[in-house]
Amino acid sequence: MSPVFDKSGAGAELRSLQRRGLIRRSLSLGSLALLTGCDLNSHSGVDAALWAMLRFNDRVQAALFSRNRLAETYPASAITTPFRFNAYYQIWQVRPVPDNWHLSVAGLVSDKAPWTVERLRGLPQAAQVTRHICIEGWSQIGQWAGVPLHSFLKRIGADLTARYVAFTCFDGYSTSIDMASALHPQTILALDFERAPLTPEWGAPVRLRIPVKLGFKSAKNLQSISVTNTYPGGFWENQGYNWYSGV
Ligand SMILES: Nc1nc2c(c(=O)[nH]1)N[C@H]1C(S)=C(S)[C@@H](COP(=O)(O)O)O[C@H]1N2
Ligand SMILES: [Mo]
Repeated sequence: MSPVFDKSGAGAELRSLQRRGLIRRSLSLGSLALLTGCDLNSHSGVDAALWAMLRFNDRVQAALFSRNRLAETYPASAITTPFRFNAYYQIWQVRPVPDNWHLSVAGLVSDKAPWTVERLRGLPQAAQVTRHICIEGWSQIGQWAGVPLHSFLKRIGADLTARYVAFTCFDGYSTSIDMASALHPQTILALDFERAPLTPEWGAPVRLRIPVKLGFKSAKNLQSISVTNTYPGGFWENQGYNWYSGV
């Protein structure tokens, strides 16, 4: 399945929706679900709302993003079990990162010292039970905990006015996000999944977990983080997935 692109007319479409009072302050997958009569609690509902959302281009989605709008959180009883593995390969092909793993930091930051898991665990932690929505049309609720990316970026002296934060992974995967989404309070560098340290299939030793974006942005098995003004693209983005992919 390839996402629908609508590079033209998104601004006009948006203004028309605003005129009709359908969009006020922010547009989310949730509000599009309402517009389209989709139920975000079912897979087919999420799928239908996704296709509606993907028709809006990056610029329009970014303009509508609100740093104060939080992704919905759920009680622990809502967590999906078993949790669904997804990567561009099968679960039996997962390989652990090397023992001497460290997280590299590059680009527009003042402190480029690499990070170990122990150092990351020494920073303030946050936990969340949120919905992970895959572009393929399924979703599930999981629990993650780790370092809020905004506090990590401040800690390394990142240029918070830069446009992009880019991620590379040990399995050759990559992705990138806009700075506003990187600074969102629910965007975390997750070290734990369901109250235990991440295992390789879920992204060990550290993964991005960003509930305000589609699942493919939540890069697992991180290798490096860089802050840049040069558009970095990403594994799926370079194959045509909508770059912004906000939910
Ligand atoms: N390193 C890496 N991260 C990745 C992927 C991948 O193939 N490699 N797949 C992405 C996609 S498409 C999804 S839906 C989620 C799946 O996360 P999960 O295995 O925890 O369900 O990871 C994302 N992060
Ligand atoms: Mo995905």
